[in-house]
Amino acid sequence: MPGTCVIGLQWGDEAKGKLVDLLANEFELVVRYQGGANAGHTVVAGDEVYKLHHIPSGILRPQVQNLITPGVVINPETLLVEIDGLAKRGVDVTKNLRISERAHLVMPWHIAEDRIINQQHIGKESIGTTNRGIGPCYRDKVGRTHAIRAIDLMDSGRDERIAEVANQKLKVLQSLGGSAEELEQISPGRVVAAAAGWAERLRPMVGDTTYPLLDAAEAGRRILFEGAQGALLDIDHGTYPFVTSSNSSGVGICAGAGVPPRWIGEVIGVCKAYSTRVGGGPFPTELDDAVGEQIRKLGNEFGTTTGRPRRCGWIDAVALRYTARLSGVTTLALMMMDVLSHLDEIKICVAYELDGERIDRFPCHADSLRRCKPIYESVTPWKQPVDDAKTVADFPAGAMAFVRRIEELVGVPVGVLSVGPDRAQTIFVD
Ligand code: 2SA
Ligand code: MG
Repeated sequence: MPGTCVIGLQWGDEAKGKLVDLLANEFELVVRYQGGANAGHTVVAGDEVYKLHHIPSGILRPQVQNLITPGVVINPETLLVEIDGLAKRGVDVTKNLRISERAHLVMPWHIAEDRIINQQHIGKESIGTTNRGIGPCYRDKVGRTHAIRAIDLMDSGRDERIAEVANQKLKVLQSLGGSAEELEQISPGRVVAAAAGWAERLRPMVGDTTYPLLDAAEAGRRILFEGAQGALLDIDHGTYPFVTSSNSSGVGICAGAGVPPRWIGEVIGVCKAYSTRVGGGPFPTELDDAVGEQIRKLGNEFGTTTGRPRRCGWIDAVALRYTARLSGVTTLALMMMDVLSHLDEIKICVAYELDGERIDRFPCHADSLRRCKPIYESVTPWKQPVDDAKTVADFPAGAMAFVRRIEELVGVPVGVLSVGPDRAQTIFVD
């Protein structure tokens, strides 16, 4: 089967980038298929650390073809900064990066709308978006009338089209109370000029990705699909409305990439040995105490994209079983195991209590999830470092007991254990 996927099973930041980077050598194509600059994937090569937002993690390997497919929303400005950053360090992306002409563009008005919407609350809580214009861009994509796609940049009617949309968006933003600076940034003249610059620079990379991807799959070439965010942020299946605006669980691969299910074989579900979440929304196992603080420090749980401190809590097997099944996970990658080595107590959430009843299903309504009280099982803390472990034989018995219990609860074998940020700190379990 040509296709392997890496999917986050929690609320993002599961260290998918590390895994994709480790695996990229074995693949001929690496595909980003949803999300946009709300992703921040960290790739380490030698002493160099690269932060990628749109560009697939295979970009550092010249033999790998990297595709940004129709389901991604692209901020051209940010993408060009990313491309220039790589070029400065000797990575020329023009040869092995291809951007779908079908992909939608995050325009300056989307960023302004996102900022304004982000200040609004759903009940007591705001979504706490990354302010990258993701929601407004996907909304315009689905709405159809105000969308701009990569192909529109290359079209002879570009300037007219952009000026028309900009004029309408000006009115919208005025009525929403956009700042003078925001209104200036979306003035038609300014955006039309910027778009001409984007078009010129991106033209060599923009084209069809669907036929090349189908050709590759049908020829049995090895393809890695790189998910962004996590399955609990999936627009249809996550903790709605506290989610992102794309299908970030495994079910989003086919639509976003343009590939039928028959070409997808292995699905690697990535999760941390605990849970984190940034932004608003229910989080049953959240630890609002010293242990949560300890996990945040030990795991350096601050956002790559926005630098926000992440909310931390115990691992949630109810949520993981749901997202692993939904995403068709065949192997689990359990990350940040080293963090648990330092803790005096370790818990796994095995079920919830909702209104006096024990449930083992993930509820649909955010308010129900908010009322869920986690039912925990305690694991004996092992209090021994695992950072230098090379095989499972080097793992303390307590740590292995934790791993086996997670496998049992989630219903998927653990194939990868990560014990630190370095590539070498990864154990492949047979
Ligand atoms: P948005 O900006 O509309 O997508 O925000 C909606 C909610 O989704 C959350 N969100 C994220 N949470 C964690 N990590 C994110 N990105 C990772 C990063 C990358 C990854 O490291 O930055 O894991 O692929 C991410 N993106 C969106 C956000 O906090 C809101 O709750
Ligand atoms: Mg991240």
